Amino acid sequence: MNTSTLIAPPALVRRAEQQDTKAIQALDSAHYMHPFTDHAGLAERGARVITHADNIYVWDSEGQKILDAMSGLWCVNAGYGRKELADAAYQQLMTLPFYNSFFNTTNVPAVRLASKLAALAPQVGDRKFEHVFFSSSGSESNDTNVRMVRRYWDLLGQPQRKVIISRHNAYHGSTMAGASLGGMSGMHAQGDLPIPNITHIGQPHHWENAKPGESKADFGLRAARWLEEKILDIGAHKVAAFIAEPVQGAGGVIIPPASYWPEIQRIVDQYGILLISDEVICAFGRLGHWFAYEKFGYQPDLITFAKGVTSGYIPLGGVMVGNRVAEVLIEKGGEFNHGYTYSGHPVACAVALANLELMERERLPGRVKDDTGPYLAERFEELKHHPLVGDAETCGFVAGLVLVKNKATREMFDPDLAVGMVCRRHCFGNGLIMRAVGDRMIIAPPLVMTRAQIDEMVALIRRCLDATLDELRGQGLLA
Ligand code: PXG
Repeated sequence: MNTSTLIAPPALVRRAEQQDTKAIQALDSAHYMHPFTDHAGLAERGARVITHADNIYVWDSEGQKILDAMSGLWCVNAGYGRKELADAAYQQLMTLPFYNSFFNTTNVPAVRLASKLAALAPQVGDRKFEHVFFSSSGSESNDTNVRMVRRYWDLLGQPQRKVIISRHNAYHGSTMAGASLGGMSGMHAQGDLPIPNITHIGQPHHWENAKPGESKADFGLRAARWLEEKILDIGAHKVAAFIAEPVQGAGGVIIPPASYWPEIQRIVDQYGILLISDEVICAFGRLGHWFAYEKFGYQPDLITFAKGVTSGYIPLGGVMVGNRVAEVLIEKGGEFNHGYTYSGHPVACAVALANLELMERERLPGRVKDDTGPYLAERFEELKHHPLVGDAETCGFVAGLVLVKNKATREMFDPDLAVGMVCRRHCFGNGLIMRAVGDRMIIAPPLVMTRAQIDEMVALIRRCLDATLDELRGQGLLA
């Protein structure tokens, strides 16, 4: 494997480090509104200033080196500091920094990337992916999905098929349609969401939603059949599509039982509704395949992607449009009145091409599937023995741990104690970035992570779990 090199010249890095953290924090709270942030709280604490990165590590303005087990935000699949991605951007910026794809025009990187993605998406059953629609994010791509799905049914003379079914605790983005498709109650509570004709069923979360003693297989079937119940409740003739993440990411790395996806496939086929696989997190090697539907063996009609397509180096997203939808849109549709200024942005597409070539050359999806993914699973299995850990699961290069008060009874902590946040604080203190979703601690490491680095990460996780345990014991919250 290539060893990566820092993109930023050392002089630039040093300059960033020498900047006064307090001054940056003051400017930050004076002017910069962050996503999903309580600004009053942030102003009190001051933001952590990340200055540079290399391979699987980031550094902050105080000089602390931190192992980034979240790949930025589930996206830096190729790791930080990959010079060839910077070179690809520079070359394209100097050649053609921008041109649009409206009005009968196109550009070479967008064409090459669309054909590359079509070649990487495997055919399952009779579903082929020969067309791609580009956007700049996962949220925009899901807005595209909503418009495409409705257009499809209109063109087929079934305009009453409007309802899109999603799941509670799903994450599909933060635009009006994205947040509505998502099942985050906190998001729905702000701004009158969801928009009409979007509805939600339960998530396939065995730990939280299974009945006592219910097997994973039985629960998986029962959870899938919530979709059938919802379709029958609404009337199949009114349902347009079902959207789901292969493995829920932001919801806390929720890995469905093996029985779930085959039953979902039976149901969408039986009622003729479209299946949207939101692979913004799960594609591009994250689960050990280029696309995640391949891992689970189902047949989507539309696939949302973003993040890992450029390893997060530059914004790019899109929708892989399966032949079922593409043929109708192309043959019957005429003009589809939808698109973005940056659809097929040449620089973003050039970086994506360089990223996919790099991932192919270094066999990153294959490594996760056959080597480092199974090794991560093995190491996570050991964490189950920790007194705080009720469950530990991995799927490719995503993983989650449940922190519990009592392992035997699976009793959880009082949510007001925010034990996940306590653990997260210890992670930062010990040079590790891990996400807390309630009391689930989750990771999605860069796919370049080696076995030795997995060992280093697991040792850090163990240290943070121990520190959390000590703090809880110190407060008399645990025996
Ligand atoms: N779909 C899925 C499955 C996602 O994970 C989006 C759509 C939206 O993508 P954009 O590019 O519009 O952000 C996402 C994004 C978290 C977190 O806290 C996760 C995401 C974004 C922000 C925070 O885990 N996923």
